[in-house]
Amino acid sequence: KRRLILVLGDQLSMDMSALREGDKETDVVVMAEVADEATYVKHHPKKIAFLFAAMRKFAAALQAEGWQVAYRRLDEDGSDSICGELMRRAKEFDAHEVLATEPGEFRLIEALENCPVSVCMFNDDRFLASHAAFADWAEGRKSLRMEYFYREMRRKTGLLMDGDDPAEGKWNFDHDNRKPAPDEVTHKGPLRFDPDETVQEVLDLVADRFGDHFGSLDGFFFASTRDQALEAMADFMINALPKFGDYQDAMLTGERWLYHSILSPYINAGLLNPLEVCQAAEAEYKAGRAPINAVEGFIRQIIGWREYVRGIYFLQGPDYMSSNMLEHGRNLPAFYWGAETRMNCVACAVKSTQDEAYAHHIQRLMITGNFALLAGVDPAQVHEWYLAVYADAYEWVEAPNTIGMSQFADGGLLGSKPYVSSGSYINRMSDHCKTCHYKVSQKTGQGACPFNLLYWHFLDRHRDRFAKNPRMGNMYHTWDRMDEDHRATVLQEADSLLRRMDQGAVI
Ligand code: FAD
Ligand code: DLZ
Ligand code: SF4
Repeated sequence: KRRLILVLGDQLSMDMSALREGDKETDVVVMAEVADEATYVKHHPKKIAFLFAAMRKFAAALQAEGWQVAYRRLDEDGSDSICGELMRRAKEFDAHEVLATEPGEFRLIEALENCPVSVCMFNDDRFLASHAAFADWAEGRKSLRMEYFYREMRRKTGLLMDGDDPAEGKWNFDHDNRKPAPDEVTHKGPLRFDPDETVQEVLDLVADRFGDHFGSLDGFFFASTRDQALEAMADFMINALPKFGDYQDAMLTGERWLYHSILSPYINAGLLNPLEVCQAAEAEYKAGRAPINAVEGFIRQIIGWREYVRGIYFLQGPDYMSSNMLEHGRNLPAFYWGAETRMNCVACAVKSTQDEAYAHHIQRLMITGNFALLAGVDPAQVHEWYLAVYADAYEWVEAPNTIGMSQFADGGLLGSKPYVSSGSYINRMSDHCKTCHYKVSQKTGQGACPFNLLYWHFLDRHRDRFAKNPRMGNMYHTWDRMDEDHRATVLQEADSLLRRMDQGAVI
């Protein structure tokens, strides 16, 4: 009996569980470019173009492997939704069952469960930890510290292990990392791929259909096949990995990539397998070409953070996305969507986002995330922004990073204290303040850095929640020791800044 096999845009791996369950002789693979997936948030045009191009080429690769593929291009007749496409194809091929690998988002899981054709879902075993394994690990723990989960993943994979012990005697080499921005960046950024005919066709289609979405299509360079993604990975391993650890948290005006890998779009879409990426990094360490602090830090992001946030997403369930523990309700300022701001650090992070559908982790966490948290922006709006604007964004990974790690809206499931900072942290880790309209050293008055004002405003308005936090006591101590008039001025100026921002003034 003929069945359909669903392959979604972020399931572009030959060994997806649903494909393994299928039969090349009788079953039909269904892939579809659909308006609903491209617009449930207004995704960055580069993200849509990347996925459509990679989907088209993956469909061809499946055919070359002997699969029958029913592919729907957006400009062909068809349905707007994945379920609609499945129903259409079920009728066309007289199929009564769909095999699917579980999607990475509750919205789509629910849509498949409610679809009139019967859908049989299999685990997505591209991940190291199944939902059940993560739930087992979390069971009965007072706090879900990533570090302990990560150690289990090291043991499980054998990555950087020396028998039962971690390589070089330590699990975590972060104290060697986090150096401020270097004077010169020797890496020229990720490997770029000129658009071929397929990519150009997709770029034209996306420009035509989604030209109103935030973000530019200019200079599109993403890999769109597994072979290209492997080339990009190899290039990173040689040219950037050795310095990845040192400058992981640095920021430089005009240097968008630093020593980051820009592999997340490829890993998340299925072009690269996370374990193979880690093994490639480990090989660089074993060959003596990359130091332990770089390789351990890199591997931790993937088998640690990446697996851990997915575990949190599925453990918490769909209500997680409406968490708002700090009761923040401000609208997301227009400068997140490219309107003018005089804050150089924010302008740089947003411009990179707009141009490339990319900003590196510390820009996401300590610039745009930090500002939204300090300003008290509604976490649901912050979540929607992060889900829309990055080429690597899918809810399973984006939501715990945004709602949890960045906005503390879940009350601290992922971290024991909120990631907030004044301008001095940004000044230490970047060169942004040197050319900023604001003065980072100035605490109040004309030209005072907004991060300085809002930092104390945040602490002051959340005193009840955070003053007793052992990791934050020092900050309250510093605040309390300040002159009373000064404190009143800070709060008043922060209020005025927020009011002006809400009214649409350029800040
Ligand atoms: P590198 O710095 O080179 O890191 C290597 C790899 O580690 C990445 O490719 C990625 O696969 C993994 N990784 C690193 N940090 C994380 C993390 N915190 N969570 C999960 N994986 C991680 N990452 C996404 O993949 N999709 C998202 O939608 C996403 N949204 C984020 C939202 C916020 C508010 C924050 C603070 C972080 C978010 N991240 C997200 C995590 C991280 O910023 C990106 O994974 C990283 O910037 C991707 O760029 P890269 O490939 O150059 O990473
Ligand atoms: C993100 C995305 C986009 C923009 N378009 C499609 C699409 O047209 N067809 C498709 O199958 N998948 C697409 N995706 C990826 C899905 O949104 C993704 O599978 C879910 O969000 C679950 O992670
Ligand atoms: Fe950002 Fe303040 Fe520095 Fe300007 S002075 S770049 S706003 S931290």
